[in-house]
Amino acid sequence: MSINTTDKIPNNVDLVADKTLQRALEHWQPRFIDWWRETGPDGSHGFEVYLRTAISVERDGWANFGYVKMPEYRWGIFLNPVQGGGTIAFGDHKGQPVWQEVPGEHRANLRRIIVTQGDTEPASVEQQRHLGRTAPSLYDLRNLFQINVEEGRHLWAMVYLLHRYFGRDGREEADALLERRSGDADNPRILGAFNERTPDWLAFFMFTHFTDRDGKFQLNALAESGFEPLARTTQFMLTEEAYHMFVGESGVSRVIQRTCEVMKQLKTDDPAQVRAAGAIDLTTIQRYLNYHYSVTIDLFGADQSSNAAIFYSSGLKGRFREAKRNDDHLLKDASYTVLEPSAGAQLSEREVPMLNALNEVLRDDFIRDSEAGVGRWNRVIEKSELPDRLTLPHKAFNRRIGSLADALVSPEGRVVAESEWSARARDWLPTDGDRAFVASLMTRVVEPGRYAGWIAPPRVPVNGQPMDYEYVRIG
Ligand code: BYC
Ligand code: FE
Ligand code: FE
Repeated sequence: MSINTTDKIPNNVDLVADKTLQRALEHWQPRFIDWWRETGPDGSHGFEVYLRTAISVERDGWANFGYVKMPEYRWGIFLNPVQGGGTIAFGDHKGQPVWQEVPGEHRANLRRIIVTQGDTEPASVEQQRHLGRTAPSLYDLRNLFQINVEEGRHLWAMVYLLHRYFGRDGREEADALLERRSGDADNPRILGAFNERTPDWLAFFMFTHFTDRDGKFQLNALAESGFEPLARTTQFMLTEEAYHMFVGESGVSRVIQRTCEVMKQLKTDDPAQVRAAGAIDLTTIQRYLNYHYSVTIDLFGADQSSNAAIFYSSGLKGRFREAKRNDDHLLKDASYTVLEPSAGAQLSEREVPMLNALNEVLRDDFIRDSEAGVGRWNRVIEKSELPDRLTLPHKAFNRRIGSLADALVSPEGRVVAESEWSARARDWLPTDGDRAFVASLMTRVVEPGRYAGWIAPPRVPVNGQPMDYEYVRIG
């Protein structure tokens, strides 16, 4: 199905053929725009932004670049073309044809998964709302807005599923997605990390590196779904997700690069001297990393979860790269090792049924991917011939969800007493002082080709443009 870009709502789902659905979505559309104006990018009104917009889901055809005034961005509904054998790949329905409509017995669970996924998308836009005011360059400002509009489109992707497949309660859920607010005391977003603040650009880069990477793993698990519309929707979302993670990984790399330049120039590893020179010391970067990583691994849910077992056995949510795994894809007899606090100073391991541990399986896949990412950051330091290294904290560090939520564990994985935790927390997690220092560096740079002093320029421009391209016309 080709994309209809002349409709009010661009789509490749033949929306014109279903007038009732089209009307319902066209009714939701102005509410979405109101939400965007109220909680989307602050002070961006009237900016013309060099954005990529989806006009086709084909591999080489969907990336179309041009200047867009953001509220006029063409948010649309795009599903990947049908692929695969058309049978469910795992769980109790394995081998049966994929579903084109929602199976009645799985309706509530499927709706819950779609709502939880959908809720994260507007939440991140809300969290990032003020960052445009302090962008370190036009290049970065453009990237922020690119991510924001795509997270808005991810909300559209889930709202389409709710409207199309869940009737009245789907429409109510779609409305509620515009009513919850990140960090709101009375009506917060569903998952923890999406109620935290993203107050500065180091936090933004860590968020897009780690938290958007949770998106990668969750979306991959949903891309295996036996409910084919969800699978095809999330497959297309993943093509956008890759860029979000690139912004995070390269953003942190550029911060590290600048820090290393200052350390070499001044021949110092003293955080105070690095800060005095206007760069972010590696110890602060490590504390930000510790924070964002630990908050993000909580997003995978409890290490033992009967929900996770049900989602899998019902064929609603698979594992990362389900089809590439060499097992029976039923997992009834399989087991998996999880960590638990114990009476002593050590965490203990426990073998549990794998079906119940599928949140942990996905978290461990995420952790492996994150390790590779930190390795790439360390190569920036290595190339600068400095001995320092960044590390991922232990899985049990600073957890709030699951059995490790009750344990006090150092970044190295040592169970510590309450007294040690309170004494050392300032070495392990960003302090008010760290945040105030990083905030003090956040001043907006808007001359094309110029960058704030705490971050190195990017290595490649967007879409082959010259390095001093006017990515955002502030007007
Ligand atoms: N915070 O049995 P459990 C993205 C709740 S990111 C608060 O483990 P389950 C993006 C849980 O809801 C990808 N609450 O739960 C990134 C449950 O509540 P109830 C987002 C939490 O269902 C950047 C209770 O604790 N997508 O796309 O196995 C920018 C028991 O827990 C948390 C998805 O998450 C938490 N961290 O697993 C923009 C995919 N964790 O029922 C976008 C869809 C758990 O007791 N979601 N709880 O009230 C799911 O698959 C599952 O809902 C979860 C939770 C894996 C999240
Ligand atoms: Fe997203
Ligand atoms: Fe994302």
